[in-house]
Amino acid sequence: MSLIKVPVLLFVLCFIASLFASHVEARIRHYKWEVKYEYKSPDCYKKLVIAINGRTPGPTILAEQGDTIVVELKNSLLTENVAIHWHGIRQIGTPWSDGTEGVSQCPILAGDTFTYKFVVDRPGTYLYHAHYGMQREAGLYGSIRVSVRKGVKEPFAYDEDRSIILNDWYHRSTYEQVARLSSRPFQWVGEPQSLLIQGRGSFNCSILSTPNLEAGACNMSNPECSPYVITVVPGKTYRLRISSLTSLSALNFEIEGHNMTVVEADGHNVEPFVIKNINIYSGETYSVIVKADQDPSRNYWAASNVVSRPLHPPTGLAIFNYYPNHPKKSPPTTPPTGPLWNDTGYRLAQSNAIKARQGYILPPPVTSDRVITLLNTQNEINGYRRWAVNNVSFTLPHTPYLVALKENLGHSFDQKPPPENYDAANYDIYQVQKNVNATSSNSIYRLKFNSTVDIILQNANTMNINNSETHPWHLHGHDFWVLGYGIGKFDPINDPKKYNLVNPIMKNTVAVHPFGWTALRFVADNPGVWAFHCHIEAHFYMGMGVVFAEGVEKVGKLPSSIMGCGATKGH
Ligand SMILES: *[C@@H]1O[C@H](CO)[C@@H](O)[C@H](O)[C@H]1NC(C)=O
Ligand SMILES: *[C@@H]1O[C@H](CO)[C@@H](O)[C@H](O)[C@H]1NC(C)=O
Ligand SMILES: *[C@@H]1O[C@H](CO)[C@@H](O)[C@H](O)[C@H]1NC(C)=O
Ligand SMILES: *[C@@H]1O[C@H](CO)[C@@H](O)[C@H](O)[C@H]1NC(C)=O
Ligand SMILES: *[C@@H]1O[C@H](CO)[C@@H](O)[C@H](O)[C@H]1NC(C)=O
Ligand SMILES: *[C@@H]1O[C@H](CO)[C@@H](O)[C@H](O)[C@H]1NC(C)=O
Ligand SMILES: *[C@@H]1O[C@H](CO)[C@@H](O)[C@H](O)[C@H]1NC(C)=O
Ligand SMILES: *[C@@H]1O[C@H](CO)[C@@H](O)[C@H](O)[C@H]1NC(C)=O
Ligand SMILES: [Cu+2]
Repeated sequence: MSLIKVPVLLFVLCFIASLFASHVEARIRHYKWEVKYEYKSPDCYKKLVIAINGRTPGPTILAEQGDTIVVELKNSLLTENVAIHWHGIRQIGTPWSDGTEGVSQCPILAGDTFTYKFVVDRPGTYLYHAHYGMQREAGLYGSIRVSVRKGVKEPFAYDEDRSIILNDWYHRSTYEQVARLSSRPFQWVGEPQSLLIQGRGSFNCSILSTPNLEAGACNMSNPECSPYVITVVPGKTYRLRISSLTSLSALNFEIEGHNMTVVEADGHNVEPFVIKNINIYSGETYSVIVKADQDPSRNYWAASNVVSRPLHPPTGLAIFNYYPNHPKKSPPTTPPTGPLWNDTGYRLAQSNAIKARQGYILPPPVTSDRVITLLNTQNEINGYRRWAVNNVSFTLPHTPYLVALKENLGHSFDQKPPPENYDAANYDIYQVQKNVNATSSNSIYRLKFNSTVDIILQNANTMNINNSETHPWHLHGHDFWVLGYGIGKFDPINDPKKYNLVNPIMKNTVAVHPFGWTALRFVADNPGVWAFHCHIEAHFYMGMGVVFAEGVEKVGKLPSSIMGCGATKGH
């Protein structure tokens, strides 16, 4: 009980202090969240979603650089555990608050309250979402918006600031998805039923066969699924913080008739460039500047479309509403359908265009101490369909690595390190491989503290002929420099010569394009244990991830609240 009250007290003290001090350096922002299953109709189809304080997306965390966020999370799912990850927050000094079940903590048991406490040390656009099983796609997600310190000027100007989360949406429950993905023979979960913009989409109920549907279970007049409205005042300039938390889909977002200037990516200032539409992969965040400078007598569509997959749900729609037009008035035009789904060159070019902004460049170390090449493949292991990285399909341990390593809890996970490379000389990335001998393992990479590590993500053919997917990889606990992208097999002699060491953008999530490679560099200077994985929820669930441990001996005393499972019982 006292554990919970301390932050409240601190908050009160801090608030009182702020009445007397003219410039308070940092504040504590306290949130009380209850996570609960509720019936919602985000795309007009009623299903059980995981809501925070009755909402999906959950409440937006608004903070200033340097603030401490305290989230007191009550798990009211009744029969299900939970964990929430703070996506893009590096958790410097608080690796136990990363919220990654199996890596940084035990799951929060049904009925329990758990307190996350961490500092938002940099301004920018971040996210939070469930990191347990496949709960994210049940609706447990939201935005974190960290503003610059008072008096600090950003290198771009705008009148208003808006956050929009893009998502895809399945009608099947996460339980059905997990059961299908874990079944033999494999049952793919299929494409999502709709695309959501800020938690709202529109499923065409009349295509359902209705005999088993209760009255009103799919109701296109339900106000919960009326399109999201972005109201703008003619002549004003807007910063739109656009992020994606799709389960599966790569998206392209566009505001009809309006160009956008990209200025931020994953919390880093971007050398501005103008685009008509933006490709955004799950786990990425961008800020774009949009001017309300078009004919103000009408509304415009804001549209999200799936790219990189041949089959997809209909365009996701929101209304870009010019005040004082009626916010619900449909634009008189056909919504944008986005670029060709298979135009990899277009997406690659846009990825390459994202550079660090002049004046805000933190140059990468010019060399690295270690290069780890990660080839992703689809495999069958004992008849189960899995994703693997260098022939190892990742599984989460029962004892969180952070506790296992810090408390020396014996061999609670596979101690044999995973491979640093694959058989690059003989592996044809364009061929369907049998790959029958992949193994499942929870082994991890141990990084020398403060060493510089290069990661080469290498994409390949799936188990279908002539097919390679886009995978957005997300790193916990760090930002990395994006040194380069390419199509084909990475050439370890010549490609590093083309690395951008001048103004590479730093990100926490990056795509590896179909049949392509992506090269990253980061410094292993954040004591803790950090997941690095494909942000497609089904792919991570099927083994597409790795884990890095660094400087664990430097981690402070672990809170007992993260323990209670596996070998940590009784700790
Ligand atoms: C919904 O589906 C029905 C039946 O296929 C079709 O006639 C109708 O045009 C669709 N409505 C929309 C808004 O797409
Ligand atoms: C559909 O929703 C509208 C608006 O809330 C409501 O008036 C109507 O009764 C609902 N239809 C059914 C069948 O529940
Ligand atoms: C968008 O940018 C393109 C290329 O710079 C330009 O040709 C076009 O006129 C711009 N459109 C608007 C609406 O500003
Ligand atoms: C992309 O797909 C379209 C059909 O959706 C097809 O006509 C076209 O040839 C494809 N382009 C490439 C480069 O594969
Ligand atoms: C995985 O192992 C199989 C069997 O040993 C081998 O043929 C294949 O090349 C390996 N794949 C990778 C990606 O290393
Ligand atoms: C897979 O492993 C088994 C047992 O080690 C071996 O007999 C078989 O040749 C391997 N298959 C491939 C394709 O490497
Ligand atoms: C990390 O490495 C950098 C560059 O080599 C060095 O300046 C710094 O002192 C090191 N920090 C620690 C904590 O070892
Ligand atoms: C696969 O791609 C190759 C090369 O682009 C092409 O020759 C072949 O016909 C394709 N096969 C199928 C089944 O599409
Ligand atoms: Cu993936």
